[in-house]
Amino acid sequence: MSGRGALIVVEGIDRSGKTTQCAKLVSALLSQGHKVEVMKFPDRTTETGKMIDAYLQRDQTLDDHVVHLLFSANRWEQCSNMLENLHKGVSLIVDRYAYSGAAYTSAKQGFTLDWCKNPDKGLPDPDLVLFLNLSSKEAESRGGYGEEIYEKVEFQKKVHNNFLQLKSKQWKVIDASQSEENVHREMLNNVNSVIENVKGQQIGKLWL
Ligand code: FDM
Repeated sequence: MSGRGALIVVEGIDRSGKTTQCAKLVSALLSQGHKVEVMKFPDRTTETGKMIDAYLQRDQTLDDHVVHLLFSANRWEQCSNMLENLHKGVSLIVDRYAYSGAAYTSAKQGFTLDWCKNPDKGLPDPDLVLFLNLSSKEAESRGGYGEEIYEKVEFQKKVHNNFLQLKSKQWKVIDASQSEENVHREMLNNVNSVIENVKGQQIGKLWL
């Protein structure tokens, strides 16, 4: 049956397994015959993405407000492309989205969750958010964080709490400490039912 694609977002702190699970999800959906594409934010290939990349790698200092707005702009750049794909019946698996935007910036001093959500209001609203739930301690034990600016256990702990405050009815919290295969199966079951259910539904606007 034809119909629009589903917008599926995968969120979680660093090292919760998002990127691995997105790849497994896409290949499972393709083999079931679905039209599907994977996307990742930040998209480091665009002009805003290059500025974000330089900031994350500590090559460039930027005001925290500016960084936040760059991350948001980096999503708005893809908005029309996302809507076009969804209307063509392509489902999108998105590795990080506006929830990361709000959860990471509001872990910084002087930022409220409310302020952080504002620039992303009106983006396509996900049909499903799969939150890979892992404590910052467990995440760190998976081989330690890398060199990027946010990869510190204390910061990740705040980010984790902020994510949980953003939970809404489209969220499914997945225990990411399970085996890779169990996490995958749980994600795939949720995605399969959402792809079927959204076909006749309009695409909503995030946080509006
Ligand atoms: N990040 C990611 C943000 O701070 N705001 C955002 O809007 C997004 C999408 O950037 F630490 C942070 C999360 C992470 C870093 O993400 C880069 P990846 O997934 O490691 O590339």
